Amino acid sequence: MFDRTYIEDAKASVGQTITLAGWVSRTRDLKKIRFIVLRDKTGDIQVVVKPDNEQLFNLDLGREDVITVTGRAVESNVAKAGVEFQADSIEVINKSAQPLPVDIMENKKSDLDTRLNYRFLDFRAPTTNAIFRIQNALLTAFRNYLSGNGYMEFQPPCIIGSASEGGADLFSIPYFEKMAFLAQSPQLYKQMCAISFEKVFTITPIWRAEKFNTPTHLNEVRQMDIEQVFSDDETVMGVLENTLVHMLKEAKEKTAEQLKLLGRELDIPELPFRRITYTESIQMLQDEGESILWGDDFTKTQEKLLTELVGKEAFFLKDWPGAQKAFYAMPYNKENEVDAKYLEETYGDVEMGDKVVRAFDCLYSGIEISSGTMRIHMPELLRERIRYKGLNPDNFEYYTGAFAYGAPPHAGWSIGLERITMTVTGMSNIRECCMFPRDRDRLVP
Ligand code: AMO
Repeated sequence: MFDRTYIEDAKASVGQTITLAGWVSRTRDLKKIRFIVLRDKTGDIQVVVKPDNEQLFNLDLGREDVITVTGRAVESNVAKAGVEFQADSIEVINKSAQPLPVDIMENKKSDLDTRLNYRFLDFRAPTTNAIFRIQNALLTAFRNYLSGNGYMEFQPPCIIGSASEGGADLFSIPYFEKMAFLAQSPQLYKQMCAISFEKVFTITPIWRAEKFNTPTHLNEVRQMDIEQVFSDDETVMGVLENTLVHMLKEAKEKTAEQLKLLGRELDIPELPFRRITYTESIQMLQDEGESILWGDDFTKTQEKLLTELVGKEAFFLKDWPGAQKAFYAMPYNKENEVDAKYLEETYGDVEMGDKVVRAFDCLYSGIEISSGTMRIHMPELLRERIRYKGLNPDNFEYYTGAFAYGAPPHAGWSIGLERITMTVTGMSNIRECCMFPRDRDRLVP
């Protein structure tokens, strides 16, 4: 439809007549000259209109009008891009309503609520634009890294018949004559895929009906998950740290300009990440005078404090109390020689095997960005743990039954896309890192 040249390519076509297409960022009208800053996805350029072209000089142009400009790029010592554009003709394709409801020039930044109401416009503000370009780099790096390492991408269902992460926090929906739920996680499906395809990954939305509104929680999240067989928690922690480092390196390289705009110096964490047990971390916090008992979950402040105490940007917290983690987390087996040795060496007490499970969280910049476990692959033990969690094993037969036909030991994890974007971009509210956030109050746009 439009034979257009992108702004970043204009420099290469100095002297030739070309057509640019984009948005009017701003105009500056002086007596003898008119400047229009034109923007497209590749950057912006100063368009110059001389007064001898009366029609263009007097053309009614407002911020965010969509226009095409035909003319020539000329070298300029003054313009930032090294070129400016001399306009011969301008076509107004679609005028924008005025005034704009959000300040996309970010001179006086509009409040978050207003920006979210007009998200389509807010995407044009440099800061917001940078956040989602960085998020895109993280996503692409995640997908490429795993595809390149022999993982197969799969698509889980989003409407499900029973919970995976526990009974609470599920959104229910009428489904013909029954009730169904929105998936809290692709958990059960990734396990069912892994026991046949061996190494799988997915990027999928999930829903949590958590009632509280916090700066780190959303009710709709994008999770980036893996699952793999012949693996335990340590195997997949290794995969996680390598995947994360790859994602961060890629973001640093591919979106250097955007990170600079946000004032972010991205330090790539060193490999391997430090591992500390839940039990050690409780002790560390108690030594600092925090009121926390073995078995408690950490508050956000305690997570931050722990990060300061551990002294590394990214680290693993492993061996969580079974009561805190989902039913599918593998307990230690005291009867097994390797497990018993590990428990003895780590805790000086094999009986700890009755209390902790092979589950881990990964904290980065003081925020939990990922968690995972080794899974239970024995149907009877799974049924027992489902009962232990107060759930009915009959509702999970389609799942527990899957492990009766040759299921290897397996493990996996999930990274929250919005959480990792928060830590990389340095945002303090997760809503900044979700294009169209869903929280307790927000369902539109
Ligand atoms: P978990 O519930 O810990 O584990 O979720 C994994 C990661 O998803 C992100 N996340 C959230 N982000 C924002 N708002 C929320 N309400 C929210 N809930 C979760 C976090 C978190 O670390 N099935 C397991 C994973 C596994 O074992 O493979 C699971 O869902 O970044």
